[in-house]
Amino acid sequence: MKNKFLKNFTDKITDGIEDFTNKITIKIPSLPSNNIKIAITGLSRSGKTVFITSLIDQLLHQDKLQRVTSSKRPFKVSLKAPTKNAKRFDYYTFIRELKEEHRWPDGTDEISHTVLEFEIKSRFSFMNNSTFAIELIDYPGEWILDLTLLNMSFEEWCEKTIKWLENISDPLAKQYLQTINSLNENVKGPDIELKLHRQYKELLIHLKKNHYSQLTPGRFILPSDLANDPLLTFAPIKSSALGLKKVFKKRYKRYIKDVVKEIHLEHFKDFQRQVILIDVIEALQNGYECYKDMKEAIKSILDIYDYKNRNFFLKWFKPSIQKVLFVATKADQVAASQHANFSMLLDDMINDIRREMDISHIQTDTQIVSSLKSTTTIQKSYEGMKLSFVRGILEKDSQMHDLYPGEIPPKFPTKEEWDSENYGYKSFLPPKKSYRENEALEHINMDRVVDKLIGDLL
Ligand SMILES: Nc1nc2c(ncn2[C@@H]2O[C@H](COP(=O)(O)OP(=O)(O)OP(=O)(O)O)[C@@H](O)[C@H]2O)c(=O)[nH]1
Ligand SMILES: [Mg+2]
Repeated sequence: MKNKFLKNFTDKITDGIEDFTNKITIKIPSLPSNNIKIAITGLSRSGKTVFITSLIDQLLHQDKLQRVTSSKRPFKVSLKAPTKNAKRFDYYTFIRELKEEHRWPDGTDEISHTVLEFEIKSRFSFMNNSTFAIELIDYPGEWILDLTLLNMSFEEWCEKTIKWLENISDPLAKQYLQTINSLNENVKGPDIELKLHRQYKELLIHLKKNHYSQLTPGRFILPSDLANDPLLTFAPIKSSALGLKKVFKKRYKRYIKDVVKEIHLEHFKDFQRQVILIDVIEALQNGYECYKDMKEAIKSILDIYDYKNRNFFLKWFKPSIQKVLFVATKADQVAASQHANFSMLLDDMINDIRREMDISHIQTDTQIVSSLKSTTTIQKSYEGMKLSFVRGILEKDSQMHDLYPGEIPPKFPTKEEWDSENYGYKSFLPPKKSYRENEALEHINMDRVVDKLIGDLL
């Protein structure tokens, strides 16, 4: 009797769940099954724009994609306009800058999309060729962390930011903390609002120059069309500054609604795959604090997607990602003999993040790359030893140099080791190579990226 009652009860619940999910399935507009949206994410200057440009170039020309082309059916790729009213990713300008002007593209200050249409040769001539499209998005790195503010109230953001500043050993951070500690409930008015906003904004810009990563809101550093907009006049304060709290909170909430939700989030909907570009060398050469800060920022990028709570119901409402590829860029800054260690260093940085995602059934992978190989590795004798040098044009003086970049450690140093070691790597310019028609950019491992990212579709 009891069992029968229980069975009826569970049957009803199961029916209810099925009804509910059927309703949801009908309501959610699904993408055509042969379209894949890929978010190319990463912090500022991690190499997103050059990576997308190289990816497009490799797929269009295919002369340096042997790893893919030798194992897959022949395919053709064409560049299409983006689906929405989104700005088109300016591949033609970027590729001209890299191949003909031998310079890197400027930092990105707008969101842009691009669509690549694939046609794959059918197995038999009587069958139609199959087609699918991938959509890629390029995004100013400064804005990426704004998406994490979606989960934070003004009070939570203030608390998190102040805690973060307290752990930064920088005099300007200390100065800002002193300023906000001195505010009491009676302090208010447009002058102090603007003064605080400017002080915090300048602090963010200063910390960016000093290689810190957890900088929010992104529009304070890169306002784009919001420069001088009073909407941005807020800053993190202590809860005791009651006179300022009401007005700052109101602007923060509007920023979240009008900028983060309306503009930023709009572009991150419906992505099925994600690439996270990481400048591992930047993390290594700027010391323990910057490394920890970058790692926290990368973790936050992943919090945009609700991996942890990703369950049966939630996945319908939150952006859901099936595959994440962690990519360490600029591998050409170190000698080829160091690539195995470089790869281990990437693993060391993201292993715990990966583990968490694996548990949530998200497929993850890693890869080291150079989107545009700007150096060559050469062997030189030094005091009787054969050493691997990199040869390339230094950004600093635009001259060709042979440099010994040293050994890359397979693991990030401890805080103490970091204090005693000096890791210094140089920035190079694109090589002064003249390209044949239909010749793709020189790269390291972009073929592996194609295979890992979309190999299952080819
Ligand atoms: N040596 C080397 N440097 C690279 C490579 N890719 C990017 N860089 C360097 O990294 C810088 C930033 O690259 P971008 O692609 O503009 O970076 P981004 O992530 O788009 O930057 P934002 O748009 O500012 O967020 C370039 O100006 C180059 O100095 C590469 O493959 N090799
Ligand atoms: Mg860019």
